[in-house]
Amino acid sequence: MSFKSKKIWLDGEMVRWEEAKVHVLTHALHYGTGYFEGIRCYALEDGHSAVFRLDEHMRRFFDSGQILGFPLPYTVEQIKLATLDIIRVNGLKECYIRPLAFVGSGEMGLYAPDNPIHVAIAAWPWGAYLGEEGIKNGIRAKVSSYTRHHVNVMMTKSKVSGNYINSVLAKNEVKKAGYDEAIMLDTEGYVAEASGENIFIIRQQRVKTTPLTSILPGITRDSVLTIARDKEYEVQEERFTRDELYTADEAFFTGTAAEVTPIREVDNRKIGPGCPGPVTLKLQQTFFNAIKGKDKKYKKWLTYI
Ligand code: PPE
Repeated sequence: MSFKSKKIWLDGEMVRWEEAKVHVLTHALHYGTGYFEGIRCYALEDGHSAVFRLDEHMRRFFDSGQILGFPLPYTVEQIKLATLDIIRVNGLKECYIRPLAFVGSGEMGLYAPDNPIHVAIAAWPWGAYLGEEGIKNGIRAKVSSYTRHHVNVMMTKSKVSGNYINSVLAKNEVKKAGYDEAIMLDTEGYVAEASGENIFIIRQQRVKTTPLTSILPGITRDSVLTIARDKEYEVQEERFTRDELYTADEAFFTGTAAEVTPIREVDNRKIGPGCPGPVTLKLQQTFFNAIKGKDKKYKKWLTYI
């Protein structure tokens, strides 16, 4: 696995990885005025590759621009084709794809309405975000001292680059304390999400996740909710507290990068017996079958390369 590939799509051209550069006075570098997506492409058993839920990622990418007020200077179709092209050009069978739109250089100062909007799409091989071991046996999480954004402080349904300072603070805090991932509470003290994942808990077979208030509307979250409903679990999108998390039978994170990663411990308390539980394993397995094209029911989520 290497964090590199040959080409990056930049403003409509395929440029060499090493040459996809920006000026130091890029507006987004100073003020966080960018937005991005994280998408995965998987190698299937039949030798083909497919992008998972491309249309939903495209929708969210364009929504981010709409929310920020810096719309993409391309059509959905153009960005979609460029996303598929970058995978092909790099000869990647399985990869992570990072589309990024950002305000470029020109005027300095916050108000720079005439600065260009640049768009880049990169793709590279990226393994398990929280480690293979984490996917298998679960990870150790800690509730961060940093609160998730208030819904009128940041636009949390937009994947705005600037939003991620909050996640970086939380992630660095808990990593330095020896944990794998940071869980963040909302401004009222309820569990919101992790630094780069949504969160689920299970108690007495009931599957619960936080509602779409201050969290990013995760596409993996939506996939797992669909799978859970299809498997006839009782599903609730409701706020829950930190103590409800401590006393859950099972818990797991969802995200494009993290996929479905079980949580075995929160704040030094074992969740259930301290290993991935049966509901988590069932949902995780079905999710893995879906992304790999092994489940007919979810083939509609795949865009073949
Ligand atoms: N919440 C946050 C804050 C978040 O960043 C992500 C994705 C999610 C939830 C899950 O959303 P989805 O990927 O649609 O299921 N985080 C991305 C970035 C990770 C990174 O370190 O960069 C990702 O998983 O691609």
